[in-house]
Order: sequence, then structure tokens, then C-alpha cells
Amino acid sequence: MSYLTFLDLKYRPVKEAEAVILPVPYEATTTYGCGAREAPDAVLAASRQLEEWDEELNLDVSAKVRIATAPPVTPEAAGPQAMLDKLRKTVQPWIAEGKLILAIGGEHTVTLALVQAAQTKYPDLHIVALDAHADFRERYEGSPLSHACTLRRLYELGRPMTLLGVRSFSEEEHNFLFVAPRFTMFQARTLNSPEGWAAALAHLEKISGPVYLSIDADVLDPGVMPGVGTPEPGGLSYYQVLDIIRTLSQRGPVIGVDLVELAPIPGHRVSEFTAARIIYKTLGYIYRFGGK
Ligand SMILES: [Mn+2]
Repeated sequence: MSYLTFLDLKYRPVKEAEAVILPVPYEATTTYGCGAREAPDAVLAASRQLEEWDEELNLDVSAKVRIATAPPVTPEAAGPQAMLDKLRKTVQPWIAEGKLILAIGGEHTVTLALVQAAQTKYPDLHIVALDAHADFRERYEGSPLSHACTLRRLYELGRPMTLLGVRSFSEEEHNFLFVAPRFTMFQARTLNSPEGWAAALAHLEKISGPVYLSIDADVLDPGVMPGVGTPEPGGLSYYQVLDIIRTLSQRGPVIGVDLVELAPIPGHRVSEFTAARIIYKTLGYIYRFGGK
């Protein structure tokens, strides 16, 4: 095959896989720094440099889990809704078969289709989002499907939601977030106090049932993850993000994952390498603790 595979693994058709790495190079509504469309290829290229051995779990995850890298879901000229429909139809049969999808965006909008597809098999799912921004606007620049509205659209799917690492939102978002039912938020500043961090992990441990995990790369501190469209200071550390994912995996099934909004900086490899590492660590945690 002519496209890149995760970890440079030998090509495996999706139908033979338990876990599917899905590149979604979609970028239409980015408002500041752009480059999210370059992210999937950059992450796949960086993943070739990863050790297959997980130094924390003491196992070669790639030898235990049948991983396939799917062909990229390419953007639809007809607009965001057409793109989301195409993405949803692509992953629907894989989810029905119980495969774990790990999607690499692309802008945050893609999460909507992935969660809608996951919801057909896991109607009782809980959405956990890691994001510097609330993404809770009703509309942004005229569009309800802007990346700045993603978590609002997800929330409207009617499931409980937990948002961690947020440190920037508008007055409109503030007024909504602090009264919204079935919604829990741990701001980045809270997570940086020992009590706040312990409370967040205790909350995650208590989530029952399937979890869909959406990681906006900008949840990480820009010192760790500079390659994002809107780098907000005061973000989470690499180990904080890993501890959140490990905690979620230990408590129950994590049934879908995406990492979005990465915007690689040409010649500066740290962001895509860190993203590749987080995706592989996530797969390791889910395999080791979640039975997938
Ligand atoms: Mn976001």
C-alpha cells in the first residue's frame, strides 16, 4: 500500500484488525494557526520512530493487538456535514464489529461523527474531552459545525460529559457551562493543585460504562505540544494526560479515541512525536487494563 502505517507495521486490512488507526485530515473552519490537515501523515511518520516496547506496561502492544492503519478519510468538497456523514458511514461497520477506532484529526469537528457512530453501539457512553478550550459556542463564524462548537454539539447528543484541562472560554460559554446538567468540568488550574488533581481522578474512577475519549492536542501545555492552532498557556503535562487515560482505562471500557487539532510545525518534530506516543500509550492502556 502506498500510504503510511502506524509504527511502520506491515499492512493489515481493517477487517482483520482489533484496533484501527484512522487518519482524518479534515480542516475547514480553523481560525488561527492552521495545518490540522497535515497532522495524520505527520503523526504516522513520527510513529515509525517509536519503540514498540511499552516501557511502563512491559509489553509490546503491537504484538498483542492486531492494529490496522485505515486509508485516510479525505475531506468532502460539499462541506462539513457531508464530511461528517462520510466519516460516520466509514466507521459505523467497524464499530458494529467491536473494533476500537483511534482517529487522528484533523480539526475537532470530526469527533462529532465518531461519537454519533459509537453511540449506535454504546448508547450509554460517557464523553470525556481533554481540551484547552470549551468549544461550547452555539455557533462560530456562522457555522454550528465549527471546531469552536464541537463540544456543544457533542453535549447535545444527550450523554454525560466530562471536560478536563480547559483554560479559555467566552462569556456565553461560561454562562452555559456552570449551569449545564450532566456536565463536569475540571479546569487546568484546578488540575494543577494536588486537591483538584485528586478530585478529578476520583471523578474519572467513578464513571461507569463505556467512555469515548476525545483529546484535543492543545490540552497539553504548549511547551510540550507547540504544534496546535491556538496554543493556550498553562496546559497539562504529558504525564498528567497519560494518568488521565490510564485511570479511564482501568475503570472500565474506553470504546473510542480521537486525537485532534494537531498542527505540525515544519521542521519541529516534537508535537507529532508526542501525539504518536500518546496514541500508542492509549492503545497500550486499553489493551492492558480494558480488555480490548
Ligand atoms: Mn477543541
